[in-house]
Amino acid sequence: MNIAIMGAMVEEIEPLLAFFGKYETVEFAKNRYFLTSYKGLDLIIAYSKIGKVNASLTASTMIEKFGAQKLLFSGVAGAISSDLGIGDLIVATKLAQHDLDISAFGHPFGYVPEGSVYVESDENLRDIAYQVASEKGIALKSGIIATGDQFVCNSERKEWIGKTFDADALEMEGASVAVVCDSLNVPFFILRAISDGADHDAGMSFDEFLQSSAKISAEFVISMLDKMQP
Ligand code: OS5
Repeated sequence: MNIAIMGAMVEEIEPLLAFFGKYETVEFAKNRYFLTSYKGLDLIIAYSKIGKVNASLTASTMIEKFGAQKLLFSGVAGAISSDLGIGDLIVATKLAQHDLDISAFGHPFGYVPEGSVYVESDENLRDIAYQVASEKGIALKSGIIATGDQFVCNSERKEWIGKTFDADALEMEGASVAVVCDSLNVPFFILRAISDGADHDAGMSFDEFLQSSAKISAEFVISMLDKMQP
């Protein structure tokens, strides 16, 4: 089985490349794809670069060029819910684009005709995550993740996103990956470890916790692979 694992920033996939050790590198469309295998699974690993457009291109490439049959996203996020602290893991049940706005035509935020505000992630992959969490005694949270092309470092904007989308965490790639995978019928899973609180300290907190939180998320995804044997 071909499984894609993607992050947005190199820091989000570095722990994966370090763990797998040996891989082949293929360049395509101004990006690099790292191919390896693990316990009978063929893995395609990449970081997309930041934002929805880059993430859409990478997810599409992993599926259409490299034949990914499932896609797992690993990375960091800003917390909205006060239940989430630095390093906590959240799995997205569904995702929405918080910066998609044609409300001038009477549509809800995050909606465009022939689309939907939310895209739901794959239930089987979420079940695997809950099994891993229970076996390892990890408090895995789940909730709605909101995505937009903004690093949110403003409490007002964060509260608005939380209220408008009932979102627990926010980031800059997940919902675009969700739209691509849903459209191409590829089961997907989005996992994020909290790096900051999306408020006025977010930049400093992000710099301090990017690496440690990215590692927490990547290690969890590696444990999921053990339960996805062919
Ligand atoms: O991928 C972006 C989204 N990620 C999740 C996230 C987030 N998203 C929105 N708001 C928040 N509060 C969030 N917290 C976590 C993380 C990432 C955020 S954008 C970070 C940009 C950091 C940076 N910019 N330049 N460099 C680092 C240095 C650099 C220079 C050249 C090449 C590579 C890096």
